[in-house]
Amino acid sequence: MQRLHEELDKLARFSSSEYPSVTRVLYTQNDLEARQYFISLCEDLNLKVRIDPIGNTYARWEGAEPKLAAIGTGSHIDAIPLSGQYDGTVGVFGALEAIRYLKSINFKPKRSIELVLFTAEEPTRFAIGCLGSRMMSGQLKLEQALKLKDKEGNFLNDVRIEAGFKGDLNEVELSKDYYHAFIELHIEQGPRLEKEGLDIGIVSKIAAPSTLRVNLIGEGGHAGAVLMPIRKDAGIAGAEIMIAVERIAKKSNSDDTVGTTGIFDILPRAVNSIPKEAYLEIDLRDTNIETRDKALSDLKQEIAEICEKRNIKYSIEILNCDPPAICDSQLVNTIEKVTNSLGYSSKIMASHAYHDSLFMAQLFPTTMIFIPSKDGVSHRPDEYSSPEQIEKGVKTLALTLKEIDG
Ligand code: HGY
Ligand code: MN
Ligand code: MN
Ligand code: MN
Repeated sequence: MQRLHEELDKLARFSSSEYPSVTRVLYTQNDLEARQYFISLCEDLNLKVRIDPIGNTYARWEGAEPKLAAIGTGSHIDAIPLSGQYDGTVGVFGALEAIRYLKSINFKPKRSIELVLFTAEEPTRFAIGCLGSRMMSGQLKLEQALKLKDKEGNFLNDVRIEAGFKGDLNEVELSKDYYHAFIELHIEQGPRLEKEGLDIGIVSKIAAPSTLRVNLIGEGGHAGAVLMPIRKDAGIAGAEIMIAVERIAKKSNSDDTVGTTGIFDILPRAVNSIPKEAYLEIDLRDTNIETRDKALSDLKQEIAEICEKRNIKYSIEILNCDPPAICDSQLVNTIEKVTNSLGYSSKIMASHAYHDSLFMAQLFPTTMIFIPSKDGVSHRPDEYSSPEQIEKGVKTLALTLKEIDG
């Protein structure tokens, strides 16, 4: 499978940051070039390629009975700033390799096998993750999608058309019988498989993510002349909120509750000017929806109290607040059998990261195959899975696709 590793290394260079970091943001030049590279490899394999109006790209290996619902697999190739080269890409290029492998053992599928490159799994440009799969599952409606703007104020609809993706956005949604099953190969992005010396993770559930946008408005003013007791400092209020996010996540009775303030901007950003405005984007998750929602309501309560105490005006926008996904137990068992037949060690586990499978699971029987992440690292340039680990994931995916082609 040497070819796969060369392709992943070549793909990593379609980036607006220096290798080994990867930055590949939705509809930017390097995203479009990476997509073209992927499509050229699909065409080399005689897969039938179709691109939907938001850029979800489908590459189909026609089965002997094309009228039967296809089996879907795939992931994403967009990458957040200064991240790594394996998040998502292993599930796209690894699935391509799985198809090559099945062709090499002369497997002839009854059901078509369709490889999906999902548009914008990462929230980087339009602040909402899984944009493509949300629309495929009908979770993101047209009127909501048309309101999405990036930080420069460009509307999603304008940007996608400018990037060459035409057509009616209503056509993105898939019917419930479109796929027979969906399986995503992905790096674990955490430490468990490596720590337990296991080859494969089989995903039983996918965490429930939520994202909040908080705008804070204070009074600002001169850093010398405005004395401490009368200040309305939006920056400090933001800092208190950031600490509250950590405290609420830590005090939860579940280890799976995680809270992160990944974006925290203050204005006017002058050393001798009291921050007048602050802007935070907060990510709050748990594998259990009640626990996540409790953390969310605690946080909203604390934001109100902090702003009340500091005389800060505030607004909270919930960008997404999704249920967890429960994966299909039959698929999970099938993958367990496949790993046993291959002599790979495996465990059934929850995914703390979200994935496009979170939305595929709303429509079809779905699960995921994880491979280990070195030191549990992801969303960093030193993100790494070895060629052997990737190959075990590809083999497991290939034989699972073959196994469920019933
Ligand atoms: O944030 C996530 O869980 C995913 O990697 N986008
Ligand atoms: Mn990611
Ligand atoms: Mn990913
Ligand atoms: Mn993901």
